[in-house]
Amino acid sequence: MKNHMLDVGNIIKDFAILNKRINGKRLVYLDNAATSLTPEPVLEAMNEYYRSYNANVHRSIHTLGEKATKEYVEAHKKVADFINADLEETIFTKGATESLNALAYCLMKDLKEGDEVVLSEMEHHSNIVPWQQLAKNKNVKVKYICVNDDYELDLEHARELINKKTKIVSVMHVSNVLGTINDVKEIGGLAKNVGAVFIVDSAQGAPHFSVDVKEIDCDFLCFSGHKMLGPTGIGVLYGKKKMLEKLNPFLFGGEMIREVNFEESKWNDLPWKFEAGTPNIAGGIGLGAAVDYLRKIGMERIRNYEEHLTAYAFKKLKEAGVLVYCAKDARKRGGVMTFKIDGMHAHDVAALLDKEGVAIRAGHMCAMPLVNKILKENALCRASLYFYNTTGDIDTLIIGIKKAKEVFQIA
Ligand code: C6P
Repeated sequence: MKNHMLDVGNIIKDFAILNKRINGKRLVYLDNAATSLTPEPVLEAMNEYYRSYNANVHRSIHTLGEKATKEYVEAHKKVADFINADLEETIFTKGATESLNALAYCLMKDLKEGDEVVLSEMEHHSNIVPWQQLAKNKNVKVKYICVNDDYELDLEHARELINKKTKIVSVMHVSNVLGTINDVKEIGGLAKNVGAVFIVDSAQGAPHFSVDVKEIDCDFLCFSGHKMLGPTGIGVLYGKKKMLEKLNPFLFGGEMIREVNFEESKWNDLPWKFEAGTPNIAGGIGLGAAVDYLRKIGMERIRNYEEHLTAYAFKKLKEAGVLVYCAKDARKRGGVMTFKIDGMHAHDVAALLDKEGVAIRAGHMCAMPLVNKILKENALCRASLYFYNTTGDIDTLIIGIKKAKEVFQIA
């Protein structure tokens, strides 16, 4: 029997925002795939930086500068450890979007006409648009692994698509629409067989379960701090050391250099070679504190609890007659429930739920090709969970859905 018990009653006390009343109702925050809430220890770590040791990093030879540098480097170590990487392999960026753009930009020079990049039909715009730009620049083809009828990636199709022409394979770990947890190891194996670079967008994975880059054996992995209790404007680009050593930086300026003269420059050691300019110091320290918070609870316990909560949510949504787009196999599902209510626009559902204090997302979820072309919908509703949600939150969601249906006189 899995231990899915978390002391959520106590955890909730760390999230002051959950005491807020929205339209006179208790806030039920079910928009965690968009961004997670931020607990007090993370806020405190960032405040502490500004209050007690506000200084630039890697340059100032004074007490505050040394303390700031120590904490900023320590944050990198915590994040590296969190994904079983080394410090040298862990670059801080603005977020998953910047990490993926940086990769498309840096890898572009190695591609030539006729090469192929393989993505999947369920990708977020952040893992489509940068590759489309690269394709235009280099006359390269972008191909997409199909989503099958079970809302999973069609691995047979992946086997057909990934061939000697494939130079890059970039897929999401967990779908932000379908909640499907993809078999990235399997897809990575296909990429490796043909010598292609393998990239994982773990924006919806790393916050929710233990991610081990060595186990996945990916070349690069990207995620955002703000979806895992950290602040906005900070994220991660992991790269295997041997890959990062080969790559040219994507930003040039202070801190990423070892030596500059009027003719040319030499790059700094990893990971600083990829962190030009004054970084988001407070954000990095906040992300380190977020990792501490998650590890204190334990990623396995978080996953077990979310699995239990997701199963409860699916049962309740089904009982309420709500159509959910999700992987058929419950073990392959993260805590993302994208649904539609026939006869109601998704924006109306979200607005009526907001009146009940329930925050969900409605629209195309930044995955227009999937939502419009594959699911053939203009807009959908999405409730997404994190470990501070409860079965009570799901019950409130269901009551809200029933009330919304009454407003629109839907049986
Ligand atoms: N998805 C959602 O509501 P940024 O914006 O850089 O932090 O993350 C981009 C991103 C990349 N990949 C996946 C799988 C994502 O889900 C996201 C962000 C949010 O679904 C905001 S659009």
